[in-house]
Amino acid sequence: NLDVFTFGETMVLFQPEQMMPLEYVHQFPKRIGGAESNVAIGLTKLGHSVMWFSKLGNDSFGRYIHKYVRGEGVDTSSCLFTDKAQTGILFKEQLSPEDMNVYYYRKGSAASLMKPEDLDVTSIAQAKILHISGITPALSETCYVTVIKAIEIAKQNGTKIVFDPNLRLKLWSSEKAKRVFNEIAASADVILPGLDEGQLMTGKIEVEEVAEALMGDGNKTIIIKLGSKGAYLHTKNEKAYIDGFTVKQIVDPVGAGDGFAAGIISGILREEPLHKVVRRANAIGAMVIGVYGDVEGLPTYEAVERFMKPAGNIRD
Ligand code: KDG
Repeated sequence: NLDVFTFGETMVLFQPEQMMPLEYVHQFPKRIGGAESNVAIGLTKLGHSVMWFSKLGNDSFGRYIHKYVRGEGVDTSSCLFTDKAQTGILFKEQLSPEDMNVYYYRKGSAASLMKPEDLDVTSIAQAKILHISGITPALSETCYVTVIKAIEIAKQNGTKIVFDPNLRLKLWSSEKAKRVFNEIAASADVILPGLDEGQLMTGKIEVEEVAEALMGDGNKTIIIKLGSKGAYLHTKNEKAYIDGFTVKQIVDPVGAGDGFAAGIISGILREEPLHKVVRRANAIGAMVIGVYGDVEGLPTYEAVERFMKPAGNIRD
């Protein structure tokens, strides 16, 4: 009884809680960072059953990530450890609340060795939803074919595909990303791009034109993320802008999109009306950026419901 299957690279994350260039930082609290495990943890907190697959280095950081993700209640039983490469590392450097740089030490990492034979075919076939992030195909050629294989398995077994492009230009060129994103999008049931990613994929500029182009002649759900402005929802029958939530103080802008994706997938699993689903996803995105780290701000279902009420801070 698996709700969601997702897979990708999670790195050990060193994130100072100070705003200054890394060369002056002396202390680096250790966390984890990885778009797909962020989504997996977000979904688990919202009450769903999730399997996250990755290949981890057989090293301290690999074990730390594995314990952390499993500790949040995610099924990690298909994860593999390898001696052939190390676990990837990520540093975040914050210069102002909204100005965040990321530095990767992940080339040739354990996760980049993922290959199609590593996939847990039965779990993908049984899951209701396969979450695909556009980071994974950027990691290596074998990761790219692994993504394509996972999509094939999902298609053959009626597993819905939710695609979040997650463009990372430090990993590949925009031309290559565009080609691969459109290839994945063609098979996806739900696409969750930021406006910039949608523009790259379609060559259109305006929000509504981008959504229309992503829809093609298919019957998809397109939800374009518009940052603090919220999101634009586009289906065959429904077209609507859905407002975002104001955040009192941005602490760490990274991870909002993953929280948003978790909110969308959760709402789809609950079979709720889409405008309500997008509103909750907006709220989760806002909650995530009020807290340091990628996953620490991800709420439970009750917490996000409380946050969305006008007197959200008062408990009864
Ligand atoms: O969405 C947040 C991710 O960007 C972060 O956790 C690191 O997965 C990561 C990546 O590859 O950038």
